[in-house]
Amino acid sequence: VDIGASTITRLPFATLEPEDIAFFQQLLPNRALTDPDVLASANVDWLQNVQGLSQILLRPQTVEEVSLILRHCHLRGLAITPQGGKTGLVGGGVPIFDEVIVSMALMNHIIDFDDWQGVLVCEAGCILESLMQYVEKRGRVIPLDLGSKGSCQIGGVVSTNAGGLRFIRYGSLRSNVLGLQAVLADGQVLDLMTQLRKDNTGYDLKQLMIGSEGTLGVVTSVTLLCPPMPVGVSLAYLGCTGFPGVLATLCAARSRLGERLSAIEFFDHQCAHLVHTHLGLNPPISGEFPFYVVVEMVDSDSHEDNEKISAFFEEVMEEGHVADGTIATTPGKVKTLWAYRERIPEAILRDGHVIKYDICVSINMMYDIVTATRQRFADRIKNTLGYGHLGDGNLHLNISLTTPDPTLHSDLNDFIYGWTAKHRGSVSAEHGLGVLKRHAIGYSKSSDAIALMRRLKNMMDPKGILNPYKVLPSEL
Ligand code: 2HG
Ligand code: ZN
Repeated sequence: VDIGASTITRLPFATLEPEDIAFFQQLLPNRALTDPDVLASANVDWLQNVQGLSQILLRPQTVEEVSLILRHCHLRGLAITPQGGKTGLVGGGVPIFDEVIVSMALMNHIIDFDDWQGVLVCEAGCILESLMQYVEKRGRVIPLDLGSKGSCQIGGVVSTNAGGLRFIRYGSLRSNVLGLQAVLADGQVLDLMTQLRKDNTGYDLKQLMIGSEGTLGVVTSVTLLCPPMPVGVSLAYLGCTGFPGVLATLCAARSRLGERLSAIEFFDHQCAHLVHTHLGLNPPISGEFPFYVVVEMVDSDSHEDNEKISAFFEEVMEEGHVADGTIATTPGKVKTLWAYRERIPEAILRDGHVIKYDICVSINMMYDIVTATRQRFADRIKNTLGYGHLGDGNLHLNISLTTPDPTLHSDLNDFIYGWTAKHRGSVSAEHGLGVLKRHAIGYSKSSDAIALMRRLKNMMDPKGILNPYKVLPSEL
């Protein structure tokens, strides 16, 4: 555990009293939990970087209950942490001290689906994968796909503005969330549940909630635009001899596949090696290459699909951008090949103590920092791994160590964040800041911008009870 009560100063919130517990137990019979087992798992994040000390977890079933919880906490000065599927990578969804955990897990109902427009209305606790299955039966897709789809919740995903694998095709959640409902710090319910595609009446308040990681309100329901489901999906798994080949493959995919391009991901040899050794997956192509690219394309006609992907494959091979590869045109094989990319984080987690960076820079330079880090820290690092969302310029630079090393961690931060700031990049492209990266905000945002964020936060949550110690740096 890197972060916890011993590394941060607790802010002067009230502490949970027996009267508070009695209030919650009366409001939420059998759903105000104080069992040590439940709390043990709710207090720690998936990566086990953050350890909280919360003594109570609440499981509201309705927005009215969330509102009453927040009203009580606001009046009492008790801090809260909204919690979704706990799949975040920056510790945004777990408490640091004794914050009251408000779990959204039981608010998991689909409220409405408009077949004609493809608009889904659902509660925040719905699991992403269940929503995918629900809309796919109706000929639509969720405009977002993440490796953690089996446990992440839509409310958490919206609150972090998570990116994922379909970003290149459908854009960010900001453009696909049509409306939402959120409970504000004092318990007021803010209803922004429009289903309209266009609405320029005043400030777009829902955008404030999207990506604010539960620091401005608790998202309770979401209205999501779901595009039509493609008929055919095919995939090319390609090996490249250098990063220039990776970039040329991206250009070829863009021009050759155009709007059919639905995902384009890359990873280096080091990632492929860990997927093979730690997860036992056999490589889909026999040779070993410094880089691999996964290109997915979709179409409304499956026959056409096969021809397009083959033509693309032949072209990149002929041009010498790609040295070898394989194509999948059946759903089963497409899924198998995706696993080599999707399971990289899981493989890295088995390699030791992991430090994660999630950077966005110009695509042509996105691998430079991996090489530079490898050269500079070679003798202090076990493995340096580069992979990510090629089409979006979003690099996941992961570092594995044999044992945690705080000095090295801080040297790495200086080097990698410094490089990113120099190139006007983002130090958190899609994972958010949470508690782990809040002090890095200054590398990507000006002090004026941060000061305005603070004023907004103070205005919307004057007592600072909503997910404290997250997003904004501590005021020293
Ligand atoms: C992915 O793209 C996720 O696989 C996780 O964003 C990245 O663990 C990571 O660094
Ligand atoms: Zn990612």
